[in-house]
Amino acid sequence: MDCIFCKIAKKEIPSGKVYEDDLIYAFNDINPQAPVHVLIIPKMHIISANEINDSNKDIIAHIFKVIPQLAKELGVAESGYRVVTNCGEDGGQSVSHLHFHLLGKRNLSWPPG
Ligand code: DGP
Repeated sequence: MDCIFCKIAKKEIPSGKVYEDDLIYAFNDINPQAPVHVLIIPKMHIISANEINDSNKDIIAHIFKVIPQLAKELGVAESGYRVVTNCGEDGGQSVSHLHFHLLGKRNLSWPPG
């Protein structure tokens, strides 16, 4: 499958690894929108939030269990951070492999626009 994030998770394409376990991989975004901008992905190819279901929900729960640990390691647990997933065209999703952006170390505006 020609998916760039699958290739990153398999280390076929280099990335700035932040975290890895059997189920998920986290790496620095190539085009950071904040001093901390990490992408957290399931190793399994899931296209978007639209494809979260009973068969993969444990991986998503696992991602959200790891996020506070990552936030601590990245030094944003106290200052605050944002976790966002973009879904589909209107959501601004540019890579069709589910990913969660973890952004921090700057004041993030809301609404996001
Ligand atoms: P989204 O727009 O939500 O689909 O975000 C995709 C993000 O992926 C975007 O912020 C840039 C990042 N990205 C795309 N290709 C690569 C890559 O090859 N390496 C890394 N590290 N990040 C990438």
